[in-house]
Amino acid sequence: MSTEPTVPKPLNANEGIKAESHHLRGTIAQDMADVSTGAISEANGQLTKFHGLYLQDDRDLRIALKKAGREKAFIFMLRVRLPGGRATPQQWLVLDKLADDVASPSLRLTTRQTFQFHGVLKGNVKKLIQGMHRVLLDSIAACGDVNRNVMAPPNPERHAVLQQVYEQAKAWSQYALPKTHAYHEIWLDEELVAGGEPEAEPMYGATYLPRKFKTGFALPPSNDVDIFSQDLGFIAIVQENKLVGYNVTVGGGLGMSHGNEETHPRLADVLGFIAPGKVNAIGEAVLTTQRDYGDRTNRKHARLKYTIEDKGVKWFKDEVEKRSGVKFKPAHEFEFTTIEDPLGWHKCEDGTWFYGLHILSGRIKDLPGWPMKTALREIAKVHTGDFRLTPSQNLTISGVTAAQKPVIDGILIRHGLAGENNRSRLRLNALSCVALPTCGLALSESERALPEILSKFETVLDQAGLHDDAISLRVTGCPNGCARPYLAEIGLVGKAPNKYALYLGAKYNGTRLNRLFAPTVTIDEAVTLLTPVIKRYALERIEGEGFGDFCDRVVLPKDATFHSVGTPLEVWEV
Ligand code: SRM
Ligand code: SF4
Repeated sequence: MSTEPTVPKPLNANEGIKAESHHLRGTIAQDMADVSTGAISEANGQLTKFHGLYLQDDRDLRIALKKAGREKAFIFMLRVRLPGGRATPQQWLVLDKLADDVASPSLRLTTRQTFQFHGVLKGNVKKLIQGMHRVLLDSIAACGDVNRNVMAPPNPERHAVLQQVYEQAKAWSQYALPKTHAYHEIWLDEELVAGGEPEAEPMYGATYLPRKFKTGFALPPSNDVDIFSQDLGFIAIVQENKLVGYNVTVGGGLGMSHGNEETHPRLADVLGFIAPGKVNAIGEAVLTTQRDYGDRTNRKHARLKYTIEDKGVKWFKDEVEKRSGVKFKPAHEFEFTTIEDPLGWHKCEDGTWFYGLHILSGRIKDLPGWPMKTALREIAKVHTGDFRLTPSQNLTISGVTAAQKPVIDGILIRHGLAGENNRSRLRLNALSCVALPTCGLALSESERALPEILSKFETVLDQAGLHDDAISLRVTGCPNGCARPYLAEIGLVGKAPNKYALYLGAKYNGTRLNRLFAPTVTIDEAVTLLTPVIKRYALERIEGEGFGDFCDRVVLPKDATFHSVGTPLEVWEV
């Protein structure tokens, strides 16, 4: 046996940045005041993420600016913290105006139920954050190695316990916020914390978590939040119309890198059942276990999913029980039957109405003849309920009284949005990440390519008589998985300009990952490859069989895995 002492692995550079940051302050304030550049330093760029802020540049302008010998067109992206995705009409109006005054001017609804502003110039960041603050909104911990925006089921008609689940999601979001005063000092000009008690981060410690951490709450039968993709999940269990507790899930996550088989998406494990009052205790135990055992050397191996794989689910469960003092009971049975947002008008149990509006890729902007941003502003001016952002980048206008319903309907019709929900089911279900031109990690187009991708597949589906069939298609510009493509029946994951890896066979309800079908295809090749598959699905499917299930049963080779190369093209040519 070797007597050599084990040499501790070197910490990742981000760990040093966090440790030396004085609880996420770094020199952000000085850097933001420097008008000689639109950028900030690399280290501060890591720290601003914890404040919900990313330094980006307009990638469409990169080549021209380089040729002209000029600095990149630096811009910031700001992500709002909005647990459960709810905003008041007053908040909507302020965000809408801020987008016009200091951002791109679109508003972008994300796959985690919040707003993103793009194109914010350095000199406008403070104005944006201060404007949000006036309506009690912030961007603390919207990004960074902390508990991110907490997801909760948005659609109100299904159950009276929805409000309870939402309150619990909000309470956990609040509980898990970093305690540092840095955000208030830097962006809201509040006084420096000096003297008195030293500032502390009792839950996170000085170096926060090894990596991002995501929590979601789900209310069966809808798996709209894709609960198995979350680091930490709470599945509400309802008996006789009462919330009796939650099944807890841990270790979901989707990000991976092309060609690196050690990285992969993973579905969460169910640990067991807990009473509703134990959410924060369990959440804290999961979070601190990851804080203490997560990989701080290799950021590609640092998510909770890898900690659980390395240490084992049983070990993890025991550790969480020990830390929380809560013993898990056996998980309750639950069933997810859908992921879809209810669109159009629906009446709720309390007599109010809600309207689900499909918004392609969550992008809210005015286009000639299609003024969505204006329409939603007009609605916000008269609406007395709230707005709910959905995990599918859609919007629910909720709490509409019977008297207001025709008014809101009139606004939707006048602005040409009433027909937005009458699209193919493929389109209504599709998701895409932002990708180009703002995302620094994009390898291919995603949001900007989605309309064309959908049109091509719609033609094939229409010919097969599948216009109204729910099939999930999700596109991303790189393998990080921001539109959760590995849980789509058709997943297109960007590799290079107009080159995508094509994944098939996920279960529609988000309980099975898809597998690689073709490693590198253009969109046209993907359509060609899938045309015979879609035709066969229309003719040969078993009653009620989803497209993903059909691909899993009939199309994918039995030994197909997430990373394996799929069936060659000729097998499917007819
Ligand atoms: Fe994401 C990084 C956009 C949801 C996995 N994501 C990014 C960045 C910030 C790029 C960057 O680091 O420079 C993207 C900004 C693009 C832009 O210009 O706006 C970005 N992610 C998004 C959003 C806006 C996609 C969208 O179109 O809606 C989503 C914002 C969510 C939110 O409101 O908080 C978004 N990202 C997700 C999801 C889906 C989810 O959480 O439900 C995932 C997969 C789930 C997961 O985390 O495992 C996801 N994003 C990533 C990863 C890969 C993480 C990993 O474990 O490997 C990165 C890259 C990273 O962290 O290094 C990333
Ligand atoms: Fe950017 Fe990749 Fe996320 Fe798309 S999936 S937003 S390209 S990081």
